[in-house]
Amino acid sequence: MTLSSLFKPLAVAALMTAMGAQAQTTLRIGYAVATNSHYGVGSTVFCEEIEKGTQGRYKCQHFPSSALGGEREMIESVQLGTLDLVNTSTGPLGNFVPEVKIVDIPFLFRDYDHARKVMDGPIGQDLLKNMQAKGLIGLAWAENGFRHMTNSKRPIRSAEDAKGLKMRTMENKVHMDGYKTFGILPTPMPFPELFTALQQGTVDGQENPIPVILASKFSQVQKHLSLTGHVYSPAVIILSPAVWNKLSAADKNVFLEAGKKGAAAQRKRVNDDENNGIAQLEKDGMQVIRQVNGESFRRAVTPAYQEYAKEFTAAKIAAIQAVR
Ligand code: EAX
Repeated sequence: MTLSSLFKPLAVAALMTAMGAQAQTTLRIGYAVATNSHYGVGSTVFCEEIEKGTQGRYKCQHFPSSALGGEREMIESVQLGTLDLVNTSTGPLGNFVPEVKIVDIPFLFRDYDHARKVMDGPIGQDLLKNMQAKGLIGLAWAENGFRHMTNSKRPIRSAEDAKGLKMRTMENKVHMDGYKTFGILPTPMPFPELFTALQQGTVDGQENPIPVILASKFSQVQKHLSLTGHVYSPAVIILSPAVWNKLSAADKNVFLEAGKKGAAAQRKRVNDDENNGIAQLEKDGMQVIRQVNGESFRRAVTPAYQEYAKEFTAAKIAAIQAVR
């Protein structure tokens, strides 16, 4: 091999690059539920925006339906750099970024308007910044939704009715401590195992937002749905630092703006699913309790708030409640 024959390919490659034949990077993004879901919509819009904003230099490959494992596993993979992106609930995130756990407190948020104002305001934005120190780049707060209870045993109209039910929970201590005050027997379990556990009766029930109950077809294995709305479940689009650190300043901006647009699309799908999905679940055979005695749950959870105040400070909890 003569020197000139070695240099020829290198020269061609250099010329290609100079002529703007841009290298293309495919980013793998994982999420827990089907593509036809709020996570699928949010992730698709995010990916379309980064492809557009980087003139095709970055595009995505989707791994929906927990194809790459549960949310905890996917968050860990993003931290390690073996997965580029995850669109995840905060369920297991507190195990990596403890500060985030405060948003998982039951009955902390009044409604969607309140929750979105907190997450998009200084409190939520500070929580995104806290992720960086733990090797996670939180691009934007998307949304999972207000969580409701389903079970196969009986209608839940008040905390009294929930007593003694074996309910799957996320791997989240704030949730579990709260649910114990309802008299529930909390069983933490990764999401990919949930449908089978419900089908086999390993657990009596679970709690999830309407969009997840719909996308995961829980109506096939759960008879009762109670609109408890006991927890607001944020979601977040997280990028691996391995990708982030290679981006130019301009591309970093593209990713941040794409995160906001994906989050907005995800929130819209949550609203749509909440407006249309409950009737669909009834059509699919679920018995829906719309009028739940929320006061009975709020009263029951009061002792847990003393523990939450010790962990997060009463001031931080009050600051979230005060957002209007
Ligand atoms: O993020 O684990 C759960 O119940 C989550 O809500 C679900 O994975 C969607």
